[in-house]
Amino acid sequence: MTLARLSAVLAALALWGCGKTESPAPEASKPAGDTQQAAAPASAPAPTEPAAPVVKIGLAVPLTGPQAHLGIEIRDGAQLALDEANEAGVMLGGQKVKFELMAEDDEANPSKATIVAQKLVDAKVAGVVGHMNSGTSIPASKIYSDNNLPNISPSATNPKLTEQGFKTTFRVMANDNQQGKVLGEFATGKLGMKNVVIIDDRTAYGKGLADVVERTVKASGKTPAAREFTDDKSTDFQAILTSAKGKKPDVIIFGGMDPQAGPMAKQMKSLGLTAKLVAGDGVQTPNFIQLAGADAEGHYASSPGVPLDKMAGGSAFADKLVAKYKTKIELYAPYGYDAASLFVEAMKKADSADPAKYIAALAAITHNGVTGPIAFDEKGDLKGGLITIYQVKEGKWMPVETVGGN
Ligand code: ABU
Repeated sequence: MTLARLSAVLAALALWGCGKTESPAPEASKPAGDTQQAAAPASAPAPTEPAAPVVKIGLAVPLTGPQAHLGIEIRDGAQLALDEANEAGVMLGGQKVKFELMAEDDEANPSKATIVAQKLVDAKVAGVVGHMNSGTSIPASKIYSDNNLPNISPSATNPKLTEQGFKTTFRVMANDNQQGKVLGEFATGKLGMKNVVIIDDRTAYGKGLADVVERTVKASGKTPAAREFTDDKSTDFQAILTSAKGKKPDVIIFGGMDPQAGPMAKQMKSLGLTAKLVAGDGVQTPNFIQLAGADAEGHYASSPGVPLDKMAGGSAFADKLVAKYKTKIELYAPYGYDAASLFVEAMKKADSADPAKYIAALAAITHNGVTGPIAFDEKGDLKGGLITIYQVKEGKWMPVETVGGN
């Protein structure tokens, strides 16, 4: 081994999540999905350039099931960020590295999420984009914290995620203390709500958001007529909507996701309920409109951040993502892109993919993401997060107002 080659190998050992580093072989010799590098044969001809050490970034989202449309767009956003970093070339510890995404399906299931989290820890990924859901992110974040592995959720909005005191947990969108308050104030204020029924899906996200809205409604002096609940698997809401109809609501607040909200809007119409549905980001998707069809018209949902076409790099990002992956952007793809980009930027600042070395750079980062400027507060929450409220008009989500930013 030449002195230069020996130096390259020693530098690679300083990296994290790089697999074996002895006598790296050309990339083509690696089996698909295997980030370890095989030993070169003793009789190999003159060595070529060693393959770049691999930095594995984990990703954990639902890739199957009714919420897969949201997980897949996060995965594709994160993949685009790593592809761009690889194309630009990133040097860490004096060596050009190659980022690889290790994508795992947590099925939006809290139990599966802890198994996936441990798998990513065992695989020595250098950071995790995820999880998507609050109900999966909260238990998984404990495993990442116990293993000093930074994780950035692109979409989990339950405040508890960052209230656990973990130094390894971050998110890139406003949380539901902000979103629930904005929704509640919008319903009681601009919407002129007189009588509300609140429904949630009993998940960490749905119940958590509905609780904050309920507190906000009560703070305005109004008392919700009823609180009903369903779950994140149901699609038949006839019983709770029939009960709600008896309360004559002009607004139904729903804490839950689009696979439930779509059928709910249809069943509201068929039962003759004229109330406006008002929901959070899990519903502010093209999929809701597709599921509800014409019955989506007039309903409201909020979402952290600003509309894609108002994001500084939003249109360019959308063009690249759709061209490369034929992905349909629902909502979270730019947040997946930004979360993966933050890992790359923090590692560049620390000149290391070792979490122990780059986590301080991540916590202190200021980054102009596609979704907007990103910096974290002491809990790992996005500073100055915005919330936009939308209404379905002529089959499209149209922004009504954007608030927040403190
Ligand atoms: N933010 C809504 C969808 C993800 C979650 O918080 O569960």
